[in-house]
Amino acid sequence: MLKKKSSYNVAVVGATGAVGAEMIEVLEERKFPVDKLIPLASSRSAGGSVSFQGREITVQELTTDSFADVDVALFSAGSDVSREFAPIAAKAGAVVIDNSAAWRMDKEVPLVVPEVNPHDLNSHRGIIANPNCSTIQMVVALKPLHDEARIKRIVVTTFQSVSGTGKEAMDELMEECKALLGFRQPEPKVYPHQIAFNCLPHIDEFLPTGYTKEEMKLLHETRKIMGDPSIQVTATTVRVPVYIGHSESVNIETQRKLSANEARVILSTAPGVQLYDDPAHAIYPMPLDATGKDEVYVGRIREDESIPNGLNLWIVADNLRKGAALNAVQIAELLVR
Ligand code: NAP
Ligand code: 3JN
Repeated sequence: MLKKKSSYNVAVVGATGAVGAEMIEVLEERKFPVDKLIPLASSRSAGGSVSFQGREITVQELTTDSFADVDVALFSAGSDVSREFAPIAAKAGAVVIDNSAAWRMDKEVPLVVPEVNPHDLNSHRGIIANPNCSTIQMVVALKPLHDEARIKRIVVTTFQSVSGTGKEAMDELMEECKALLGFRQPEPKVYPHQIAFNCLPHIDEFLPTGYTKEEMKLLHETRKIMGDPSIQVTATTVRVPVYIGHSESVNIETQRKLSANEARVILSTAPGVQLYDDPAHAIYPMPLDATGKDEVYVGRIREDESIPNGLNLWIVADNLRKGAALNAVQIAELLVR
């Protein structure tokens, strides 16, 4: 449990990565009460520095001794690191907010999106999980519709930006673009195929069923966060050559009929949602609009005319912010409130 204080020692594990850097920025921007910031990474980056509140802070190597005196530990260094070090941090007295998949489906670990299930934080035992970015933006938009009309089934196709894979993938997209514009053949390293001017229907590992792990996260995490194991979800996840911002084409089937207009009214006041739906004026959410923003943008709301109670929506958010860093910092804000 977090003791009430005027300010907190905050460790960021994976501080030099795409998500970690965004966490540090969001902590500063939202004026989270930080006493001491402790940036942690592997030995590769130890000794380098990150900027926080106008100061350069030295990055330290993550070790089992890193968490003495840490109140809040924000983890984004991958599942293996979280599996090993989150229990060590929690045992040392820190509350861990983990961005990896390591603990998300553990029954003892709450999986939290502040706009959807903040009450689940009450049951934490030192580790709290942040959902996958694609799940977060989807449930922020769908929970208010679920409360009103009971969602029975979700069919979702994602269009995920390269920043979801991390810093090296962002560099790879840039290098491939440069190579192709110079009439040279790019050499993919991070992805199995060229990502520039291409789409890869492949995120995370394939399972024997033919689905990827990323696709199954959308099912299992949605059920846990919404607290409704009866919701059916089928997903196709696609990597697209966009730097920041994940987009989703979402079809829902509800128990009670919801018109497109009713859905717009509900979403116009929903927490964390920005309705952006005026196709006559070419207004619909796009990753470039969502980059650097906190809200989940929703547009293209239409009734699905192929079934009695169906809706189509287009949902876009900054995957590094609401999909990762911002959601984690919002959880920390709820803990210290
Ligand atoms: P990234 O840009 O590749 O950064 C990885 C970070 O982890 C770097 O700071 C790296 O430090 C650090 N790291 C790697 N191995 C380490 C080790 N053994 N010990 C200590 N630090 C280590 O990746 P990213 O995009 O920031 O993502 C990082 C993780 O966050 C992902 O693996 C995933 O679990 C999670 N994530 C979650 C979401 C979400 O959907 N909520 C989205 C994206 C990522 P060095 O500089 O020393 O290499
Ligand atoms: O690919 C994306 O757009 C999101 C990536 C998330 C991710 C990347 C590497 C490892 C995860 C995650 O959050 O599920 C993990 C992981 O922790 O398994």
